Order: sequence, then C-alpha cells, then structure tokens
Amino acid sequence: MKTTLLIPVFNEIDGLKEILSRIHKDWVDEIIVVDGGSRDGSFEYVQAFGLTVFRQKSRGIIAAYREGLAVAQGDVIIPFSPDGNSIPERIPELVHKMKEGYDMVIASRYLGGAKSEDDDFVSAFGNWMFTALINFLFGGRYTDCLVMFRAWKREIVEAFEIDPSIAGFEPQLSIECAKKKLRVAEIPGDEPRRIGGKTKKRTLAAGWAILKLIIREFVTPTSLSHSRARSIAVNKPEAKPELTPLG
Ligand SMILES: Nc1nc2c(ncn2[C@@H]2O[C@H](COP(=O)(O)OP(=O)(O)OP(=O)(O)O)[C@@H](O)[C@H]2O)c(=O)[nH]1
Ligand SMILES: [Mg+2]
Repeated sequence: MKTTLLIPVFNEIDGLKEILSRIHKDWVDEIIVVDGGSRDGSFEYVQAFGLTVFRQKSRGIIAAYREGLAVAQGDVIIPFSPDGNSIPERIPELVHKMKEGYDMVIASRYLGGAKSEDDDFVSAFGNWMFTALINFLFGGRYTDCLVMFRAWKREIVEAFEIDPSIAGFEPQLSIECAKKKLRVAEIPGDEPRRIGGKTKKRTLAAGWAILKLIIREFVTPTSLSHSRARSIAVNKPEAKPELTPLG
C-alpha cells in the first residue's frame, strides 16, 4: 500500500504556517500540494518549506483533485485541508486503519466524542440531514458523509464519473462505497476552527448540489451506473501529468 497526502491550497497562508510543521513526512509515502492560484504567498511558502507543489491548470477544487490524482503515485489518497479544519496528528491512524484492509476510512466529526467547532447551525443541520439521507437510501452506516478528511483507495474514484457541480466529491464517494458495500470504517476526528483566510464554501449552493446528486444516484440503478462508469474508465485517456512541478 502506497499513501499520498493530497493537500489542496487556495489562499491559506495562515493555516499553512501553523499546520505544515505538524505533518511528519514519514507518516505517508508522498505529499503533494496543489495550489489553485493563491495570491497570498501560499505557493511560495509551500515551495520554501520543501514540499512538492503544483500550480493548478483549471479552476476549482474538483480540478485540484483531478490534477493532483493525475500525478499522485499512491493507491491510497488522503486529502488534507491545511486551513486548520483537520488535525494532522490523525493521519497515522487513518493510515493504520487502511492497512487493516478497509476501502475507505473517514475522520468523522460526529463519532464518539468528536466535535466540529467550525459548524454553524446550517452546516451542522446539513451534515446531519445528508448523512441520515445517504444512510437511509443507500444502506450506509456513516456518522459523517461529507467531511474531506478521510483515506480512500483511488480505484474507487476512478470507477465513477465525478460530478463537477459539487465542491468536492466526498458525498459521491460515500454513496459509491455504500452502494457497492465496500469496507468502510470511521475514526473520531475533531474539526477545529479554520485558521485565518476565508471559507471557499457556499453552504446553500453546496447543499442544493448534494441533494440533486442524492436524487440522481437513487434513481439510477447500480448496474447502470456501474456500466456507465466502466465505459468512462475504458474511454478515459491515458492519465498524463498536466502539471509542472515547481518545488
Ligand atoms: N487547489 C485548490 N484548493 C482549493 C480550492 N478551493 C478550495 N481549496 C482548498 O481546499 C481546502 C478545503 O476547502 P473547502 O472545502 O472549499 O472548504 P473551506 O474553504 O475550508 O470551508 P470551511 O472549512 O467551511 O471554512 C482548503 O485548503 C482550501 O484552500 C481550489 O479551487 N483549488
Ligand atoms: Mg475547511
């Protein structure tokens, strides 16, 4: 098993200064930072820190994932937000759990004693409602369907078409794992407050996009979505790195 820590960054200089030094390089096999065009010195800071950093070619978080995946060597991917919302010291436990043979391990903000200090009323309700809905409709047993901080086998993502209307493909990943009855585990993972910078999330728009995704996935028979995914995988051009490493 080879692990890649995939760090998307867009104007997160305050978080980077506090969080990067807490990540031990030997926790994972590879660390890749994808910068979405930061203008606050994030890119230069990561480069000076000695990490491999790429400038994104297309806009948006989905493009950051896609372009990061195209160069990542790992068969297990751990997206990590350096904005303070994820506790880096949880990374070794995610890796450890994956080594037990799980397909995906989630650092849940709502499991056991874990809590989110970043939630407001709307996001707390949305997280609860979408998790309940995904569990009910697709037979999942999640406590947190939407969080980014998790580890997953890249082959899961390569088997479906990523919905670009959603900021992040975590809900899609959660649905896919439930539908295919893959092995999923959760560990508790507190979500501290964001450190500086500005949120990139538009909560209501994100909620609406997730609701449409859930409905579409529910009305699409599993067999159909899988054959569609297979044909996409077959037609997919050779994954070639479109990015230029600069650090
Ligand atoms: N490379 C890249 N990174 C991005 C982009 N959009 C957001 N990010 C980064 O992805 C991580 C998670 O961001 P989001 O999921 O948008 O959520 P957020 O802004 O952290 O929202 P809150 O956590 O609610 O404050 C952060 O480190 C962002 O800087 C993008 O277009 N490109
Ligand atoms: Mg965040």
